[in-house]
Amino acid sequence: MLRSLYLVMKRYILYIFLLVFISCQNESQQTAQEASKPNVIIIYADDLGYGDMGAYGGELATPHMDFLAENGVRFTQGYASSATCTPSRYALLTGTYPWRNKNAKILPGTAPLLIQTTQLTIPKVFAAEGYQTAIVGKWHLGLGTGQVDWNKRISPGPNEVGFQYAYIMAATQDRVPTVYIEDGHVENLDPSDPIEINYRENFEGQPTGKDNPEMLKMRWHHGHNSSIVNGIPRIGYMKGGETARWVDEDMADTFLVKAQEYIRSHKEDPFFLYYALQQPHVPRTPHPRFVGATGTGPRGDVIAEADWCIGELISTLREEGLLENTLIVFSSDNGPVLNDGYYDDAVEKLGTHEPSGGLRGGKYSLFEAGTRVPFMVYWKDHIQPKVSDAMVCQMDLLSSLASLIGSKQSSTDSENLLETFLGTSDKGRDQLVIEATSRTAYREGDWAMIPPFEGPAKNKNVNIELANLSDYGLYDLSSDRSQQNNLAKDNPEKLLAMIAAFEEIRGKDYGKIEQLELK
Ligand code: NG6
Ligand code: CA
Repeated sequence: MLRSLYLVMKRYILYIFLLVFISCQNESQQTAQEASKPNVIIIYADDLGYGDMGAYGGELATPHMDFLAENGVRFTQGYASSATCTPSRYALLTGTYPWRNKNAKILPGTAPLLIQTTQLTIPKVFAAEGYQTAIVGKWHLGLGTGQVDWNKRISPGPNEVGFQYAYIMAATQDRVPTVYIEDGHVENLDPSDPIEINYRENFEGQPTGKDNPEMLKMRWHHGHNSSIVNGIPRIGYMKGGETARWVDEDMADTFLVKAQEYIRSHKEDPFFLYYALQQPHVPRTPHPRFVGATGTGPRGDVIAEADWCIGELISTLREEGLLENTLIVFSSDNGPVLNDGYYDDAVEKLGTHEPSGGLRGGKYSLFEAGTRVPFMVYWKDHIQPKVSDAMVCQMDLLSSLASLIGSKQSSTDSENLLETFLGTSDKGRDQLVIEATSRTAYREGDWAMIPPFEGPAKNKNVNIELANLSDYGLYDLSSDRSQQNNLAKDNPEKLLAMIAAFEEIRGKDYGKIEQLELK
C-alpha cells in the first residue's frame, strides 16, 4: 500500500518536473523570439530643430522626448537626408537618396505617389518577416497616379507600398485636402457633398485667404492664401467634403488615439508603426489644453503638445506590457523654421530659445541646421544610455532595422548601422550627401563641403540662410560647428578631395537644378 502510494507520488513529482521544464523552455523560446522580433516604432516630427528638445540644449521643456534621449542612444550627428519633408520621408522609407528621384521635392496635395509600388520600403521589409505594419500621421509622398478622385478609394498610396494599415493626412497641415484618409478612403465623407481639389485655380464662389481676410482666425504672411478651412487659409483650393474636414486643434489627439488603438489591437504579434507627427509644422494649432503652455506662442505650445503625445504613447506601451519589447526611433524630417507663412508669433515670442541649437541655417538650408536633427533610439533594457557622435542618417534605418529583425534586405544607399543604433558601436557612416530644395552638399568626417549655387543667400520670408554660396564652402565642424569660417581657400587640397569624393557618389551634374518654387 505504502509502496504503491510512493510510486504514484514519484510519478506525479516527475510529471510536475516535466511540466515546469517544458514551460521554462517555452518561455525562453518566447523571450528569444520576442528579442528577435521586437515591435518597432518610428516617431517622426515635422520641422523640429536640432536645438528644439531639452536633451539637445533647448529651453523648451520636452520631458518625454528627453526620456527617450536620456535612456537611449542620442546622436549628436543624426541627419535627415534633406532640409524639407518629402525628400526626407522618401529617403527614410525607401533607404534611397532622394536626388535619385527627380520628383522628390515638396509635393502639392494632388501629386501622384512618389514611391514606386515595386520599390523596397521599410514596411515591406517588416511585412516580409511576418510583421504587421502601419502608418499614422503625415504622409506627403503623393497619392494616386495623376488625377485623384477623392470620393473613391485613393490608390496607390501607403497601403500599396507596404503599410497594411494607413491613417493619414495626404500632404501637410497647410495644404488641401484637409481630411483624414483611412486605408484610401476619406473619413466621414458625405457622398452628396463630394470633394474637389485644384492647385491652380479656385472654384467659383469659394472664399480665399487673399480675398476674404474677414473670415480668418490666422493671418497669412506669405503663400497660404487660397482656400479657407476652419478660418485658416491654406495652400491649394478645395470645395466640398464639409463633414470630412479635420479640426486642426484636434489633430494631435486624433493621430495619438489612432496610434494607441493600433498598438492595443495589434499587440499579440510583432508590429512596425510609423507615427508621423504634424508638429511643429505650420499652421501651429495647439489644442486649447496646450495654448499658453510654454509662453513662447503656438510654436512652443505645439512642441509641448507633441511631447505630451509621445509621453502618452510610451505610457500605452508600458500599460500593455510592451515597452521592453519595442524599439523606438525618434527624429525629425528637417530643421527648424519660425515664420513659415503665417503670423503666429513664432519669431516674436521666441525669447532666448534657439531651435537650431547653434547650427547655421534651418529648414530649406544646405547649412547644418537644415538636415542635422534630433535623433535617438530607445529600447528598454536592451540599449544602454549613451551619447553617440557617430554620423548616421535616417536613410540607414532600412538596412539596419532589416538586420535587427533577421532580414537580409537592404538598399544601396542605406548602410547597416544596427550596432551603432543599438549603441554597441561608435562607427557611423564615413560620408553623406545632404539635400536642400534640390541642391546637394557633402559631409565626410569632420568636414562639410557646399558647392556654389545660384539664388538668394537668404530666403527673406522665412529669414533663413539657404547656403547659396558664390564659391565652394568648406567647413571643419569639429572646431566650427556653426560654419562661420570658410576654409576652401586655405585648404585647397582638402577641398579638391571633398569635391572628388562628392562627385563619385552624386555624379557631376549636381549643378543643374530646377529652382523650386515654394508653394
Ligand atoms: C512651402 C510652404 C511652407 C511649407 C513647406 C513644406 C509656402 C510659401 N511655403 O512651400 O509653408 O508648407 O512648403 O514643408 O507656401 S515641409 O516640411 O512639408 O517640407
Ligand atoms: Ca517638415
